[in-house]
Amino acid sequence: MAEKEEDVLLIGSWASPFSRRVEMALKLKGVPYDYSDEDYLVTKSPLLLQLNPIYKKVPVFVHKGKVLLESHLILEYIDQTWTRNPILPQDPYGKAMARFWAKFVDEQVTLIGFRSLVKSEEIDVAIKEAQELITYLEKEITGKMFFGGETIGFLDMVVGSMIPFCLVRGWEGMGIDMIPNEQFPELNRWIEKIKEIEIVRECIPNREKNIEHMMKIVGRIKAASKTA
Ligand SMILES: N[C@@H](CCC(=O)N[C@@H](CS)C(=O)NCC(=O)O)C(=O)O
Repeated sequence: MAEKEEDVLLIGSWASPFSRRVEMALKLKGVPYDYSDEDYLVTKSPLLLQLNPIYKKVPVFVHKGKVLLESHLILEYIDQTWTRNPILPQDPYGKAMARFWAKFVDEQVTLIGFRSLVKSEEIDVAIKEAQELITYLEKEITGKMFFGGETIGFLDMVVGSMIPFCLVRGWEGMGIDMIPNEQFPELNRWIEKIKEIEIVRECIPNREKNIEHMMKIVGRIKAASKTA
């Protein structure tokens, strides 16, 4: 249970990269929190619907009665509220670029590399398009230990929760080797590196269960595209 003086509740889902990254930040900062898991593909709790009536999505973060939505904003709030172990760069340019790449991953890579790819009838073309985007991340991580520099930061949490521990599981389920070592050596090195970090390891969903979950999402995207 969270200590009363922190009074933090996270409503998340074991399979959601958006809530996993929030847990990574809370663990890195050593903030105790209560957690409520949503099986959002099946149902949504009255509390989730009450606290996020606009999007009806996880994560929902509640600190001392204040409700925050949207994982990037939640991460920034956590960073500014518990200032130990900073996760965002301190300089304005570094901070802006971390936000830029985080948006790129959550919006572009997810759209082109997953939603469009699942619907595509030309899978090889779709894979190539996704890999073109991932090449930007390969360049970004080259010469750095982590996206955040010497230590894990905001962008590592966003990319880490989304690519290796979410999209890769979906690609695996579809039989696609999207980020082969020969083509993306730096990204693969970084993936191995973050897997060694305890607060990341604690937040990695079970692989088999996650592949199964991602394949349910694949099924939903395909079904929706047929009725569209
Ligand atoms: N932009 C949001 C995305 C959150 C999101 O898409 N959450 C998914 C889980 S991975 C969800 O709750 N989906 C429920 C639904 O779509 O009905 C964030 O960064 O927090």
